[in-house]
Amino acid sequence: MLNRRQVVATLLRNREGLVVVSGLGSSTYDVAAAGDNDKNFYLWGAMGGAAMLGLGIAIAQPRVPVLVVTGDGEMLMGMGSFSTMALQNPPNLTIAVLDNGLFGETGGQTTHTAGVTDLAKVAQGCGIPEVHEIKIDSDVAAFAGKVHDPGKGLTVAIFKISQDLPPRVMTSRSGPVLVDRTRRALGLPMS
Ligand SMILES: Cc1ncc(C[n+]2csc(CCOP(=O)(O)OP(=O)(O)O)c2C)c(N)n1
Ligand SMILES: [Mg+2]
Repeated sequence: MLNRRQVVATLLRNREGLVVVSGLGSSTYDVAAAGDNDKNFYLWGAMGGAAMLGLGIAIAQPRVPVLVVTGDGEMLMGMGSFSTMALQNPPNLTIAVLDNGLFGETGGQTTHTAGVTDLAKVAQGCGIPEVHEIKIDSDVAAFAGKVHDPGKGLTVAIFKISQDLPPRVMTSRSGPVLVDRTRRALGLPMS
């Protein structure tokens, strides 16, 4: 089983242009723990919306690589997103799902990925052109280089992580602050 903090730190290593959208709760702490950045857009709510937010940014900014880092529970709530992303097929978008089989943030209730649902197969069935299920560190490192290339093609990666929940790392929780700093970092006018 992979360590969630190591997975995210590896994905974000040597980042330059990468915009990162993080799902509510634990994946936001993981992205913050790898280092705060004006191009981090943390979602503190809107459960199920992370992939769609990433899709919108990827379509609006086609030369910018966009990475969504989210949890299995969050992704299950927005499962129809796979179909919409496949239809739009932006080459600069990567979805990384940290799959611990739990709603970790809310006390560790079991999710459907622990029992019956295979998110990699769901993504494939929805038409996502490139889908990976990643279970070992060397595959994380091999995958990490791809997320920075905006021409590499729409990709979904399901990372099988341990059920450990590391200490929370807090960031700004102000929507306007987070939106404005990301827009500024992309050279866009303030909202
Ligand atoms: C619509 C909605 N339902 C429920 C919640 C409560 N909630 C917040 S985080 C979370 C669990 C997230 O689980 P997962 O995405 O798997 O992340 P993990 O903590 O396991 O990494 C839940 C149920 C919410 N914020 N919004
Ligand atoms: Mg989870």
